[in-house]
Order: sequence, then structure tokens, then C-alpha cells
Amino acid sequence: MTDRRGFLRMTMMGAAGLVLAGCDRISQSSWGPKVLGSAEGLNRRVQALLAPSSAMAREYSEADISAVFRANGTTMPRAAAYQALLANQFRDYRLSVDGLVARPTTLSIDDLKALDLRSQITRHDCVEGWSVIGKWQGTLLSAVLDHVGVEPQARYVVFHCFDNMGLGTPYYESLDLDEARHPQTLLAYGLNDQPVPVANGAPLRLRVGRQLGYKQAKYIRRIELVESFATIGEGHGGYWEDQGYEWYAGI
Ligand SMILES: Nc1nc2c(c(=O)[nH]1)N[C@H]1C(S)=C(S)[C@@H](COP(=O)(O)O)O[C@H]1N2
Ligand SMILES: [Mo]
Repeated sequence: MTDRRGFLRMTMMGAAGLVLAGCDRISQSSWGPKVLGSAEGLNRRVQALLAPSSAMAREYSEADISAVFRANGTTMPRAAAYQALLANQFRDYRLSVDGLVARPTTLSIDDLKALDLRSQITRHDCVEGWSVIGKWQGTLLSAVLDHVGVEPQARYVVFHCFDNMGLGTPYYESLDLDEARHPQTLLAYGLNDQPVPVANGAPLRLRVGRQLGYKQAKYIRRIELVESFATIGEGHGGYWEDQGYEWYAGI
């Protein structure tokens, strides 16, 4: 981890602390509990204040698209399963969708395109302090969730990736169902009208309009619906969250 990333992370956590302090004050005021609901956890109250589930990320025009879409983190998964798919230009790729769903299934990129196909130009912000704007083609995650039928007890969508990080730990991420069903949450197979390059997560990666870079899982292998992510990885909902990053990474 670079010093800059560590610094930004501390700054972000400091900012989150201020928000939390403010939130406590609100919830202790006379109108707070009525507005926020005393049964909700602190994180969810902060999340609701920062980004109501209806809020949209800004969308940009073609002229704003960055000349180069910078890549970060893994840029070439070494896993044998991934290398075998890459050797055949991902023709054999199938996304698995399972867990708390009525109809567990596997989907090819063409199956995803048949479910839903849209395009959006959004900005990607990494905690290291850089941003790039790209045009993504993909399928609304909510269309996939409707296709498989989410069971009532499911609360989170977990994205399992092909790439292993240090000590062979696979990258993973998670979203709650509100963020997963947001109209700007895509499973993207295209970047700037080309298939997503390997460096940016081919053949399928997540694009969440309102969340920081590390939430944008690349190289998605499997999507799992769960009630809790406590038993996945170190239990904090994502590879970087297990290293201390905030699970809620709203921007
Ligand atoms: N599978 C996987 N997804 C990942 C990462 C990674 O290393 N592996 N890095 C994350 C981080 S920190 C960022 S900023 C973005 C980078 O996406 P990009 O390479 O398309 O810029 O991917 C995120 N998703
Ligand atoms: Mo990042």
C-alpha cells in the first residue's frame, strides 16, 4: 500500500468519523429517532443520510471520456481457470448466480445481453486519488436478480472474482440489495464500445455508479446471494474491507 493510499484512507475514515459524530447528535435530537428509525444500525443510518437509494451518480457526455481508462489492482489474473478462458477469448465463460435464489443459473455474456443491454458514461474514483471517465456497456444487475428470483431472506450480493491477491485470497466484494438494484449498477462487458480489456476486468466486471473504485469488482466469476457475509473471507464484505477499508464506500 502506498503512503498516499494510506493517507487518503485515514482521511476518509476521519471524515466518516465526523459523519458518525454528527449522526449521533441527530439521533439524540428530538426528531432524529423518528426520522432515522431506532432499529437501524449506525452504518445504515449514515448510508441513508449520505446517499438515499434513489440518488443518481452524475452521467457525462462522450466528450468527457478519458483518453486512457487507467487500470489498477490486478491487471492480469494468473489463475489457471482464468487463463484457460482467456486463451479462447472468453467464449466458454459462464457467470454463476447462486446462493439464496429461486433459480440458480449460469449465464454467458450473450445471455446477459439478452436480459438487458444499456450504456452509461460515469466517473470512476479510486481511493488513491485519481479519477477516470468511461463509457460502459452492460446489463442491469437488477435484471439478473429478477431473472434468478431473490429469496426473501437474502440481504447482500457477493461478487467472487478470478484473481488471487496476497496469500492466494481471491478478490471479492459485496453490495446490499438497494445498491445492487440501483438503476446505475451494471454488470459490464463493454468499455468505450469495445469488450472490457483484460486490465479492466474482462470479461465481466461490476460498475456501481455511486461507490469508490475498490467496490467495482473485476473478473467476476460468481455472484452469490447471502443473508450475511460474516463467513466469507475475513467477514467484512470484501477483500479491501478485510484490510480495514469501509464496507460502505459511497461518493
Ligand atoms: N477483481 C478485482 N477487482 C478490483 C480490483 C482488483 O485488484 N481485483 N481492484 C479494485 C480497485 S482498488 C480499483 S480502483 C478498480 C480499478 O479498476 P480499473 O482497473 O478498471 O481501473 O478495480 C477494483 N476492482
Ligand atoms: Mo482503487
